[in-house]
Amino acid sequence: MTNQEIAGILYEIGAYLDMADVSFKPRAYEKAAEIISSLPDSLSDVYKKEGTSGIKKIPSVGASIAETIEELIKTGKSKYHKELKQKTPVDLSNLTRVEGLGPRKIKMLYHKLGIKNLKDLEFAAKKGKIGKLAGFGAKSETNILKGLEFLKKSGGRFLLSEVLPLAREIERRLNNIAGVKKVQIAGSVRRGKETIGDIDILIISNDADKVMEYFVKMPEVGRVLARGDTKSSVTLKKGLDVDVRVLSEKSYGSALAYFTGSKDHNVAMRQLAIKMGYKLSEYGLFKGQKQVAGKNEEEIYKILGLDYVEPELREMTGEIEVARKHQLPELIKYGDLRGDLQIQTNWSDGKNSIEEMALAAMKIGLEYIVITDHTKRLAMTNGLDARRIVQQGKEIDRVNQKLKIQNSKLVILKGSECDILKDGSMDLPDEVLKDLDVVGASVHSYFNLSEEEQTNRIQKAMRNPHVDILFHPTGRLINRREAYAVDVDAIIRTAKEAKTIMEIDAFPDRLDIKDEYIKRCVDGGVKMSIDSDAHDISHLSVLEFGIMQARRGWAGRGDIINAHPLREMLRYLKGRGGDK
Ligand code: DGT
Ligand code: CA
Ligand code: CA
Ligand code: ZN
Repeated sequence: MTNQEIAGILYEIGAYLDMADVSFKPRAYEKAAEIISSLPDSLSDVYKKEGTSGIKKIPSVGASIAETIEELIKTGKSKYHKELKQKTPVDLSNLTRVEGLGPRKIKMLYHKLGIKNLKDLEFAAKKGKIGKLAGFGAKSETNILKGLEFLKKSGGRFLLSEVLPLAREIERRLNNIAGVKKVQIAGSVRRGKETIGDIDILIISNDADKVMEYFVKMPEVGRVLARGDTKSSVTLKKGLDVDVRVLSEKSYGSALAYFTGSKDHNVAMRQLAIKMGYKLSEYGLFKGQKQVAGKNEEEIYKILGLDYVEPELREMTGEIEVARKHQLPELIKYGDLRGDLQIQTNWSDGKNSIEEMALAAMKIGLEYIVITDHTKRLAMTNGLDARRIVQQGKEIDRVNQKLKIQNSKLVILKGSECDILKDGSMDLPDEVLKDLDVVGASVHSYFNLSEEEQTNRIQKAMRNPHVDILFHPTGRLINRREAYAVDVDAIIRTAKEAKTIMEIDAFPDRLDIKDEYIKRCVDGGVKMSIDSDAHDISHLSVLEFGIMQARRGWAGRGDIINAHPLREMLRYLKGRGGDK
């Protein structure tokens, strides 16, 4: 058990006791929890070395709390905690997951309104009862409703796109503090996971106190969970936790590896180390008492006989065995994309004109873009029919001409995000599709067909000789909508046969297809594209998330058609010759 987990249980014990109006004891548990969550050494290690007396040496830990800690370390559970939990009528552990609700407020809500669980809470908030309570008000009632909504959608996890800019901003500011030598984002953010539980930041500094002082007082901070000498945790006002740790230079690499995770990857690394006669921890790689590596990650992998494993691959999907055989792929790099194959404009539901999108794409260094507005079946997007597609083609010619005169390298291609109709036929006739440079096909309707019907429908569209790419192939929206029922492996086989490109839609709540399917495409030799699905100029930046996802799916530059210059990219498309 980690110190944080032990502290968490002690906090809860304190809160249960408080709920039962026990005096003094709640504060004792709370205080012990605070101290434990900021201890530099792992309590489990302390216990191993020094036994009960080591635990009792910790300030604020008396005999009975020490007993609870010992039980937690030994069994992972506490009988006292369980007993209190059963006796308390209030579902504290779920209620505290609602942003802004701590044990004290929960106690008030229970005593004044009899709120015991999330259902009661929602009911009372919707009836406007919480807004009328002293100490709450209309604003906290709205916040409670928002917090409940978020919990329902996500289980409390945030989209990477909501977290990454914030993490980078905090990283930048911590970097500016005097004495700070290095700041590094670790955890799931470094691995590029599509949703994030909390942010983990590691720091090398010769003045840890200054870092902690700044960190717990940042303007975004809503609540300080723990403030220690080298380690602090806060909950931001938007509900996300951030952990910061200051480390020594000599174990920086092993700590970075440890806090990057994933946990399963760490466990496997530790086991491998043991098998080879070492001991690996966050403090270093040791042979006996001697530290043999730990300053950086690379040397740890090297001594254990592995090639360096990129953070995005550390998910226990075979990376350790493949690294041992020196067969890890060279992953696609940030900055490798030459073009973007899915862009909407104000011809359908996009905000910007073709020219504005082109200029924005040029600014980020792209060499080509494909304009892919929706088609007529999506009436609410003002989707294009055959006549307007021809008109749009003329406008694209005009802008291309203008760009050429200005000596710009950017080329705009003609395309479509053509709806797949219920029976798998396309929303525009073949005579229209055949004149476009790139045709993407999308499901935007009939999400509820049976798996067999949906799969057949999509396969039929993929086999259309004019359809080049299957856009956002599974239709999921992270935290909002499940993928429709579809046999992804069958779709991938069809992509192989029909030479249809599978899209990695980089829009942050899509990231469709997801990492495990990308890996199946890589393994099956099926080509993919990484597209922004931009609906305005600011969206072009999401391509980064698509690259991250591609890396998590083990994709190299060769797997992604728009990581190549225009001419090469076109050769991958149907009817363009090339290897067909
Ligand atoms: P998240 O925050 O849920 O998106 O996912 P992570 O991976 O960032 O997880 P987090 O923040 O709980 O912990 C950060 C890293 O610390 C995690 O990736 C691996 C490491 N870690 C945490 N707990 C344990 C543990 O019990 N055992 C091992 N081996 N590693 C752990
Ligand atoms: Ca984390
Ligand atoms: Ca964490
Ligand atoms: Zn659209």
